[in-house]
Amino acid sequence: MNWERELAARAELINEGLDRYLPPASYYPPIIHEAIRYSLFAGGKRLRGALTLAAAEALGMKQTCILPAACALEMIHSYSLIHDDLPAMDDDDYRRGKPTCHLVFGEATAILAGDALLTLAFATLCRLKEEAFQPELIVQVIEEVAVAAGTKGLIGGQVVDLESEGRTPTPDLLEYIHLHKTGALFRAAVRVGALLAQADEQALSALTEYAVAFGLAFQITDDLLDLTGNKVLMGKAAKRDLAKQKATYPALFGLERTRELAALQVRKALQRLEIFDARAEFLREAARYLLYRIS
Ligand code: GRG
Repeated sequence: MNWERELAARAELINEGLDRYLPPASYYPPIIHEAIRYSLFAGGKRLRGALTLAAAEALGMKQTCILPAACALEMIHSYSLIHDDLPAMDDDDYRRGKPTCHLVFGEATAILAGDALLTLAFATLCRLKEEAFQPELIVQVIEEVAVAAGTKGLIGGQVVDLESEGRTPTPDLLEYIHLHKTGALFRAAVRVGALLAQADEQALSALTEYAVAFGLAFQITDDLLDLTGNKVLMGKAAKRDLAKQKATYPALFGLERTRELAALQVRKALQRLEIFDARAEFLREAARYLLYRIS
């Protein structure tokens, strides 16, 4: 499988969906719609949405009918990046290769653009009804995403991450941060695809464990990239974690052990896919890609 080509195909589908589900940039009041589109279409990899599509594919479901779910996950991810970059949080100037939303549109509009993306995500999930999914299943999916975006997921992780700046966390606390701040959305992305494709208990549990290992490996490699990556390729500033004394794997374990821990999680993710056939190949490649990604 040509991973880059396969990811690009899924990203294109997701970008078309996002364009369709969002109000046009000219929609009144245009400033907020311009800000939303500026950040959302600044060039994200669309990994979370692609994993939603891929989890359903692994179970034999067509990509197009679950597109609203894939797009909703990407909206929430973009909201989290806009807010994460704000002066009150990580205070970053550069994201997806461009100046951050608040630098271009001002802080108030950036906060509102994030809020708007979060609410639009749930409006978009409701569009699954146009694809004839059962209302009970749609409610289950909405709950899955809401919990992942809330204090038991993304926000919980972000709070502990901010609290831990300048301190040396225990390995357990570090794992909590990574599993929640980053892992919760990957977990929801995969589970939503699996739920919509009517996964049985065994498949859902294997895919959930895959997603948890994937999320952890993703953030461990993100920590590594922050230290060793190229600012232009990453589209964001490097060595920010060091400057902010962030709780990271390399800070706690050193580079070599951190690389081993990333490889361990990738192996774990691949093992969980052993019960699936060739239709899970995209999920397998996605996990392998984490060990050589440069952005
Ligand atoms: C509720 C006020 C408020 C803020 C929420 C939850 C939150 C702020 C931020 C989430 C924390 C966060 C940004 C985690 C980092 C995850 C991460 C490594 C993101 C980068 O993901 P990529 O590389 O990005 O997939 P692209 O740009 O490719 O989409």
